[in-house]
Amino acid sequence: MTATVERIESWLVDVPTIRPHKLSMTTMGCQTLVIVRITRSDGISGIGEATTIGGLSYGVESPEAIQSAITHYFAPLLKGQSAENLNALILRINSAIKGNTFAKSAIETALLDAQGKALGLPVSALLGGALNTVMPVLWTLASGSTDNDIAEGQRLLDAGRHQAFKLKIGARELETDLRHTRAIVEALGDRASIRVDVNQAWDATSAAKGCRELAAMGVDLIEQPVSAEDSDALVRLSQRIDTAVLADESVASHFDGYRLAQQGFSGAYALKIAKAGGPNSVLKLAHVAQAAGIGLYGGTMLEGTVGTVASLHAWSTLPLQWGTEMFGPLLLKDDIVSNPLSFADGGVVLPQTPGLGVELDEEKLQFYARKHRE
Ligand code: MUC
Ligand code: MG
Repeated sequence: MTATVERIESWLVDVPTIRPHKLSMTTMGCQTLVIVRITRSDGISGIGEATTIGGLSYGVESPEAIQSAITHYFAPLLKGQSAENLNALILRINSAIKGNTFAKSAIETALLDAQGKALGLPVSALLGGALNTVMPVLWTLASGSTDNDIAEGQRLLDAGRHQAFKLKIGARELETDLRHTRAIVEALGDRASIRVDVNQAWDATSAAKGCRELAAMGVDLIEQPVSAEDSDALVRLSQRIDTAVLADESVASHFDGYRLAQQGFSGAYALKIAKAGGPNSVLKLAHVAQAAGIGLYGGTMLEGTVGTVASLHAWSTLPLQWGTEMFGPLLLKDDIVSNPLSFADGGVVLPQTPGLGVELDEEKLQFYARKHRE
């Protein structure tokens, strides 16, 4: 008899960060994970995560809205349906619910986790099979201070934990950001790959100047220098700058990826399960990129371990030219799973056990879960 979806629970889980994390549009001191658990009629359950950055400062779904959408729209649509046919469920969800890709990602992840457990297979196998079981992971230097970033980078290089760093710039004057980046390239650049993420902060003119100088100082990758609305400027930069350009906010789904490729973008796409609607859905974007000769990068919304491992299962099935940034769990002071991921030698290890390969620690979940709702 086919297993059906019986129960869908969700929690808003607030976990402090190890230090303030400064991006061009917000500074994070805490991350809110939306954790979802789907229980099937055969007793098997699966977990998923929907996590965004800084409330509504990064994406159009807030954690509170994600939870509300799951309770009021996704749950009634899924309850009583066969839990075993992911394609049929995704079609059902996408026919009834526009957008809401963060919530979709958590649901898709939980269904995959449960199905993997039911079949005795890791999620990567459900997605076609892993090409890699260890993936490179960079670290983001974003303390807000050049000296502290250099000290942090040196400590992590000495410990062998990372071999690539991404700098968050764009909040300050262009010249200040360029001085900051140059100092870090000079201090760490011969031991590590240095990349920057501008998070849309520059207009087209500043971006042309900024990108030229970043390329000249030896930065390896320039992420989202201009607004997601200005795809013309992004395409021009990708064609004119010697350093590769990474599209992040400009590309969420395979539809965006197709349009940007058609416009002539060359460079790489930051894949994120939350932007695309889940570990299965994000692969459509990856395949469009591959067909267009655009490179692949495993991106994060600074998820905790559940969202991070869900992403890793998807990334493991792809040749990633630019590695990953799946360091989210390391930015948080604590973990809500009982078997955290293993990070070492600049990489992270993909679990091989059925489903996602991680389990919730119920006590930690209850400790960090928000107790009341407005
Ligand atoms: C982003 O825009 O890429 C990823 C790493 C990080 O520090 O911030 C995120 C979001
Ligand atoms: Mg980015």
